[in-house]
Amino acid sequence: MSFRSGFVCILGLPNAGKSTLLNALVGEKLAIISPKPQTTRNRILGIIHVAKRNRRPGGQVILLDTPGVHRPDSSLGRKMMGEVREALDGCVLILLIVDATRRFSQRDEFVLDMVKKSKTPALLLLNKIDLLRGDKGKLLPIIDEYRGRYDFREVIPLSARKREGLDVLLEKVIQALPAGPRYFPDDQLTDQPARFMAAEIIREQVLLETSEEVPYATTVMIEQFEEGAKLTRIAAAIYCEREGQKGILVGKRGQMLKKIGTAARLQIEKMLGTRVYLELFVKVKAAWRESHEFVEEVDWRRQLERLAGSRKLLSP
Ligand SMILES: Nc1nc2c(ncn2[C@@H]2O[C@H](COP(=O)(O)OP(=O)(O)OP(=O)(O)O)[C@@H](O)[C@H]2O)c(=O)[nH]1
Ligand SMILES: [Mg+2]
Repeated sequence: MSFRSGFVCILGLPNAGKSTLLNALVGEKLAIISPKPQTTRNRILGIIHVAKRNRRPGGQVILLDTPGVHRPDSSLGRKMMGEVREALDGCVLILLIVDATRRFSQRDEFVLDMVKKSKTPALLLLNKIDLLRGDKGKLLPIIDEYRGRYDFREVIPLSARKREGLDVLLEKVIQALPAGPRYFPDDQLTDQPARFMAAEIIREQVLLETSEEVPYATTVMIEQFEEGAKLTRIAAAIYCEREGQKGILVGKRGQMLKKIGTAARLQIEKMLGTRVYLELFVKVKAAWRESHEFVEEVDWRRQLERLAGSRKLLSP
């Protein structure tokens, strides 16, 4: 009975509950969540360390949460879909997650086509069953729609938010994984540095506090991140596209920015285990979502490369 491991891609429409599922399975808040579609913009990696038990082998499930599948109409959208494709290309199993309270639509057909083309085994997850109030019969038409179109290895009803059905899911995922190496050390849960999780936590507050175009036109970049034993100093820029959006983000007498800052700071303190001094600025960068260069600049992996580069310049 050998160790099992592999990359597993969580795929689905915006708002299906992909990030909620990632967090629930890993047991840690790695991805931000909001009721607004297109919350996630990067692939987010989360590691489940599975202990050996009775007849079950030990293993490592490397989950990839992805942005919701949509038709992109900007550089940002194309980048998001690029992240989805990259995650799909490198995985050994797909978890196709759908909102079980919604009817099958053309958009679902589009996602299903991606699964078919990838030629990768897939499990179908029917999420949000807590909203069906015990009426599981409502799942049958959806199961029929999908079963008629694709041969899923398993169909699993669950509630990511209420953590129902997750044990069954995990068993099925492990069963589907091949024998493989331990890709990550036993105590690692993600590859994302705290610096960028902090940026996401700030963006989550923007998503929760603002509406219409503002959350979509917003991105966050950390400009200073100095971790001390007791206090971490963080300065972050919130970028938006227009002066009017900046006005909303700052709010009357700075009230909105203060609200966003306080809520984000509390969460970052929890994550880091230190006190946090958080400074926020709002900057306008017209049509940044259309700029391929800027969209790349925001990507934390590019930022990490730049930081490593500037450190090299500084050291003798
Ligand atoms: N009732 C209920 N709500 C859920 C469940 N799972 C997720 N949600 C809610 O659905 C909304 C979207 O959840 P996310 O996890 O952000 O969805 P996502 O698929 O990652 O969305 P994008 O990142 O935008 O593609 C949030 O309001 C969640 O609280 C569930 O099992 N039951
Ligand atoms: Mg998400």
